[in-house]
Amino acid sequence: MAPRIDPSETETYWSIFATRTNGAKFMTGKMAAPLLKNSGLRDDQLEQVWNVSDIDNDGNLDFEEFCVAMRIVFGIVNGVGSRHMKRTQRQHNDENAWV
Ligand SMILES: [Ca+2]
Repeated sequence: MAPRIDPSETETYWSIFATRTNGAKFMTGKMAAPLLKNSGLRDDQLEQVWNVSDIDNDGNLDFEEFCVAMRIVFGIVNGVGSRHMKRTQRQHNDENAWV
């Protein structure tokens, strides 16, 4: 999988990343967990997201890995496979509100 990420997306992801990490280079699993849980995805989905995005498997996400994670999560939240999830109307209207 080679997702294309356009600059505006990168900016969005960077602002989330920078806020969560408070300037650190890595987002730890502990920092990422509440963010990922906010997405409303199931734990097994989040585990898969994490496994795919933590490319070097060190238990932290650097920004590049974080982009991969966000890309996947947004993809799922915004429709891919969403028939398995209960979504509120508000989330439909403002699909990225969970961040
Ligand atoms: Ca990593």
